[in-house]
Amino acid sequence: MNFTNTSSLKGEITIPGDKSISHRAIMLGAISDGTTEVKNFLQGADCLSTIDCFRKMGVSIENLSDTVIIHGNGLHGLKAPDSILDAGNSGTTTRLISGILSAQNFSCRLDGDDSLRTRPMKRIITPLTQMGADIDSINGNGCVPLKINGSKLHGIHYDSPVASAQVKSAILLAGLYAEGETSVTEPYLSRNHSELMLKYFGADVTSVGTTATVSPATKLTGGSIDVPGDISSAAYFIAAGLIVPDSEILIKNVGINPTRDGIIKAVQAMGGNITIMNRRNSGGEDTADILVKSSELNGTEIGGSLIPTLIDEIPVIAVLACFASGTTVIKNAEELKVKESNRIDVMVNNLSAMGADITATDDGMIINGGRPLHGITIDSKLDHRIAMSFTIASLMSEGETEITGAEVVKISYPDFYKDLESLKN
Ligand code: SPQ
Repeated sequence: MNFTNTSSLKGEITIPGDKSISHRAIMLGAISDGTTEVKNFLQGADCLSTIDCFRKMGVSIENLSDTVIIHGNGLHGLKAPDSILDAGNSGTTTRLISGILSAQNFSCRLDGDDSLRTRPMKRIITPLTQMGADIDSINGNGCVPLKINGSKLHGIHYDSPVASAQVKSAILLAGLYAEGETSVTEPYLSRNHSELMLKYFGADVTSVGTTATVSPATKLTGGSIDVPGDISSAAYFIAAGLIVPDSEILIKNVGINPTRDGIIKAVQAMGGNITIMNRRNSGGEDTADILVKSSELNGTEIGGSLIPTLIDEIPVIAVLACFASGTTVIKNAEELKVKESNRIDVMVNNLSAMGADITATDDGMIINGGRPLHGITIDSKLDHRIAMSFTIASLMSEGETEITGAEVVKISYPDFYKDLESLKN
């Protein structure tokens, strides 16, 4: 797809449902008693992979587009699938479902696309094995395909070397089935949607500092979930509204859970004109509307505990930093190397080819803003966040930007291009 620059963005958009919360609603609904109704479910390819996996295990799920209704099988009611569970491109599906599959009374195989086949799974295999799980990486490389033989599990305390909600959630989900208490401590707090939703479904979960603890459950009870809009999707419009001159965008219904709101803190530190309005709470998740206006930005430093709260937004923050005066330093973000692509390399290589002054470091990047960008051909590497980030860069680049594999936005934001178009005057 080809993109050109624009002189102004104005109007209102409503952000589609949060990907992380949509996945968790399907998973917890599937292993609960009763019916779970999920409103504003994200119809992204990743969340559809999660639905597909649970349907293969005998769960009846009605996808009525905006609303999804899950007829739960209860904690011990999943059935052995008669084919491979296909997680597609989704790291979240793979890692979280592995926690559940480890404790079932059947064996199954879990696989995904070429990108997923390169993503590290030892980070969940190690703690789940300590709990008694039997998981084999079939090609011996610590990645999918995995063979998981359901086993009897026991609780552990796990000191996670990475701040990862997927690792934490895999362990907590396994902990529902384990004998004794299970807890995870992470170096910094990662997104806590699993803890909040587990509590909402009746599990005994506590969180103290960066430690989450779950007790074995006898049952979970389904309920109604209204999924807030995904702040990771809103991030592209926050960035666009700030860098494109003469812009004012009202972004409606955005989840601002404090474990996800790092983008707001980062753009405030950069001097961005951003207003949080109409704060409310829905099913334990903080939600608001966000107003952004064109701004003069300055560089900032992003690292430490802020990183897990904006990890998926760093590619578009790198774009923002190109249009800020001064230097932006992003550090402690080595996790970017093991996402759908190596997001440090892909951002640094392409932004420098567009004219930016940007250097990769071992754990992030350094950007000296203020140099004009020009359009080039960008290989999205079939990474949705890369495709969307360079679409935003194209809005302020001289000439034409071509993005190959642009349709990959279907993973997390199928209507992304349509929504962006609606803001052009
Ligand atoms: O699901 P997947 O492919 O891992 O998706 C990504 C994304 O950019 O959408 C990461 F590539 O988001 C992760 C996020 O980076 C979703 C997630 C979650 O829902 O628990 C947590 C983060 O990953 P991690 O490894 O830090 O736990």
